[in-house]
Amino acid sequence: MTEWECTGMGDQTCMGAPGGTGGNGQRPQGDLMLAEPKTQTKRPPMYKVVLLNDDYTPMDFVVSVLEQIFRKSHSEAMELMLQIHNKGAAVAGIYTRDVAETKTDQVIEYARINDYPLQCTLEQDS
Ligand code: TYC
Repeated sequence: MTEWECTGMGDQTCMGAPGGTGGNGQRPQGDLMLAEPKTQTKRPPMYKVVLLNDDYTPMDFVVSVLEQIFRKSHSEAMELMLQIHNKGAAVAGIYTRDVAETKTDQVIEYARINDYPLQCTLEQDS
């Protein structure tokens, strides 16, 4: 058997670096054998950050939250704020769990230090 053959390696990736240990350090040109990966990669679960309406938080404060924390343009932030105001809640953004939790904490803390009751919640998306 030549040293670049991969018999008996199970499903490990067979990829030797040229000039590696042992043998004469030669590999067949362009002959690279890759096995299937052991595990399929999966997308992480995603979470919706839902902003809730209340009767006390000023509209312009909510617009600034949407601009600063959720990186919305001014017109998107205005539209979304009005949707929350009229319907009771709306999704401000969809993120991985860590990012969604951080944004939720930032909203609640920013509202709290300004004495507003603005709240938001997380909902699993996928
Ligand atoms: N309802 C609030 C008001 O009339 C405005 C508001 C909008 C509050 C969205 C919270 O998530 C919210 N001042």
